[in-house]
This record gives sequence, structure tokens and C-alpha cells, in this order.
Amino acid sequence: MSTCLVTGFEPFLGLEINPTEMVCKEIDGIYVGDMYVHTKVLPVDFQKGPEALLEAVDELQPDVILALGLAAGRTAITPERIAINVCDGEPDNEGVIKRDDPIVLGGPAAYFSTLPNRAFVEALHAKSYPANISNTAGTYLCNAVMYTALHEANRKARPVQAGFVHIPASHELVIQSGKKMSSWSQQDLTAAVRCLLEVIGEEHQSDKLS
Ligand code: PCA
Repeated sequence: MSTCLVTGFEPFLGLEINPTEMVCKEIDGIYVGDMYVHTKVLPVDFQKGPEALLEAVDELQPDVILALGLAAGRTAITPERIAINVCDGEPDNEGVIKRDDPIVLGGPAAYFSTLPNRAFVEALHAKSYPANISNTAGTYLCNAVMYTALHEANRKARPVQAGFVHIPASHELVIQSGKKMSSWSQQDLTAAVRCLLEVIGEEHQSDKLS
């Protein structure tokens, strides 16, 4: 049996909905093949977000960390290629603003995702879900959590895969916010994340067989 930790985020920047939180609720406790899925919703807080992720990793000792975030305005599911050691941009939910700050003082400049991003895109396309690899997770909380997950995975003695996938807005979020942006149904967003989990689950299955 393997364990996958899936994380989402609370709403942020004045929005009332974060579709990643809904996805987490919908898939918490499911099995994909023999892979157990545990979810955790993280605060949009430069201090507490990464801390909550590390606590969940400590508790669960997952084989895989699939972190999710909302990228409002994007049209497709976008697995992220790289996390950089920088925090910058909009205030977090506590009003804290970071400017050109490292996530880990003296840490490596960047980490590549170790999730099967290309296989994710192919599997999503096979199900007619728009998807492409993104080359920037930004410099806000999503990048901070992706960097923290990969930094932690890198320190573990046993292999832990980790990475990040941004998802578009849901229809409900567009209605609630009144913003003009592309959106998907919540049902499709959750189905797309299940598709990612199937890819991960299959990979772990074939690892065991080889
Ligand atoms: N998206 C933000 C942070 C929380 C979320 O869901 C980001 O892209 O950094």
C-alpha cells in the first residue's frame, strides 16, 4: 500500500471559494488502486501554510505529495515544472507581504517537480481535459508549498515524490467573485485530479511489479 498526501488551500485575496478545498473534501480517504489518499487544506499564510504541510508529512509519512492550488485565470490544468526559493507578491491572509525573501535561507535556488508531469498531461488530454506543463508556479503561497514539499522530500532517506498542480477557477467562484475569467465545473476539476491520482497510483503499482 502507498499513501498520497493531497493538499489544497483555503480561499485567499478576498475570494470566498477555493476549488482546491472542494477537491480535497471530495477525495479525502479514497483509495486509488491500493494507494490511500489523505487530504489537508492549508492556510494561505507564508508561515503557517508550509508549516501545516510539514506537519501533515510528519504525521502521514506519505510516498507522494500532490499539492494543489488555484490559478484563477488559467484555462487548463497546469502541473508545475519548478519551484524557486523566493517569496514575493500579494499579501497572505494575515496581511503579511514578502519581498524577494527566500523560503529556506541558504536553500537551493530551485527544485524540479518529481511528479510525472508529462504523463499527467497525456492522461488528461486522453480524457479531453485541457492541460499543459507550466514553467512557473509564481512566487506566492503555491510556490512556497511546492518548494517546501520538494525540500522536505529531498531530505528524506526513502524516496518521496512531490510536486504541484494549479487548477483553474470553478464556475461557482466566477459567479461569486463576478470576475471575468475562464472556469471549469467543480465536477470536472475533481475528476481531473482523480485522473492525476490514477497516473500516480499506476506508477506506484508498476514500481512494485518491476
Ligand atoms: N493559489 C495561490 C495560493 C493559494 C492558491 O490556491 C497561488 O497560486 O500561489
